[in-house]
Amino acid sequence: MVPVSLWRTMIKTLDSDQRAELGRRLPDWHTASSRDAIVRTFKFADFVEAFGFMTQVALLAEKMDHHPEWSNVYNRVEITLTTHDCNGLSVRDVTLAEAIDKLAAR
Ligand code: H2B
Repeated sequence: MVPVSLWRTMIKTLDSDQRAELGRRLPDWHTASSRDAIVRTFKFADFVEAFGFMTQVALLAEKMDHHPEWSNVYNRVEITLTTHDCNGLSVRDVTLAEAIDKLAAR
């Protein structure tokens, strides 16, 4: 059994094959220009819809122990995903992005 503190340091940034797959797996996300992260902007009918979505994402993120960086202006929510534990994009970001996409598609 690996201690949690050590397990955290074992997460790796995506390799080039995994990066090549991003466009197909996450077509609505783009890579950030200034850092190793992915970004998607969501637009809703109004603030209540946007905040409801954020509430669902927050619960999901807490369950997954992987948290977004985000901003909200009225009906828009911009989400940036990166993994602080490896200082870049990891499978945790891809998994969370796919789960967020599913929430947004409902
Ligand atoms: N979220 C993100 N985006 N990156 C992380 O490396 C990360 C996280 N690590 N959520 C988790 C929490 C870790 O710091 C805590 C201690 O579980």
